[in-house]
Amino acid sequence: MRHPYRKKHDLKYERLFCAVLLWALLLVTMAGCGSFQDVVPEANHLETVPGEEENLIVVGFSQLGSESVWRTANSESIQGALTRENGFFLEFNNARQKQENQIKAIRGFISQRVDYILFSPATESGWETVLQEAKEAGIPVILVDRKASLEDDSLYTAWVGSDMVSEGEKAGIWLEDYLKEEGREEEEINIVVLQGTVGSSAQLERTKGFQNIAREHPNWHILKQEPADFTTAKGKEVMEAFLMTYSDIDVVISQNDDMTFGALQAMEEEGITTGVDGEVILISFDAVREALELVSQGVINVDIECNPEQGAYILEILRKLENGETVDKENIVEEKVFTKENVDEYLETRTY
Ligand code: GZL
Repeated sequence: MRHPYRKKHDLKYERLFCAVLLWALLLVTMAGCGSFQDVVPEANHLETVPGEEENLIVVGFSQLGSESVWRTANSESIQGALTRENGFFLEFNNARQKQENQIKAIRGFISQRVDYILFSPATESGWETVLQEAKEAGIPVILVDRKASLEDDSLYTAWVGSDMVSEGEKAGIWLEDYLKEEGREEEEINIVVLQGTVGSSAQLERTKGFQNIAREHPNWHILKQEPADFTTAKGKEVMEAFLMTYSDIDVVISQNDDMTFGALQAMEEEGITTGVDGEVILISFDAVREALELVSQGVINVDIECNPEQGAYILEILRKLENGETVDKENIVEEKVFTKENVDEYLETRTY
């Protein structure tokens, strides 16, 4: 269903003006200094604006960033689904992990009167005002991946993502089973946690999920939980600080593979071994290919999958909405747990 506003107003003259302006800008740019993106680095890789004749469904997508391999795979999954061939014009904005950039982008989508707004909230709070503006503009909002904490759930139409509390619990249950197999279930176990972006649903829910299990084990001691923003650089920095502070770490829990890569660098520099035959048990989240290779080599003990391939789910939701059908509010994607025992059968087909 096209946005009613677009039917009421003849956009022909506006479109003609925009096209002339765009050409003029392009000519100046090409004459002056390289590609369009060079002049306007914030450009969202704009293709030509869809003409009415193409009758494309225009979707504004505020992606929270490009901080991790997982995030890139998530963006590519959605861009691969919302294509012109499938009837969409996707306007993509990278917020560089800043909520204020997302709010700006969403306001831009509202003023452009897109048909749908899609976004992955960098953090859970602070969205009521801008989503109220989208609601008043009559633009449905689809949340992808992370959640927004909202009093009024009519401010969004649907959410597609993972049950991250369950992901955290899977990590705890795996650790329970592993320690039992190793005959260490009564041992005092010291744990440090590299957390994701503070206030993000991934950080909040994975932490909650693991603690749901950990509280059953008084001999498990979470020495420290420290945010490392889901990046490799920060993961290394925080792991170095852990190693300076604690000499008897038994378990490292890293809330995404990118931070795990950084933590591994820090531990390798100190000659600390991890994994199946190592001194330190290493638990990671996301299950990107590079990490699964380390699971296969026994360097990472277990990787809890967080599935970024959400494009097909979103495509189905938008098609239903276009047909006037109702959609589920919550749409949870399928996920696995990878260990040395099962990972090889999935490695070959891993696309990210
Ligand atoms: C999880 C997603 C997280 C990933 C990280 O759903 O939000 O953000 O685990 C990414 O890799 O940065």
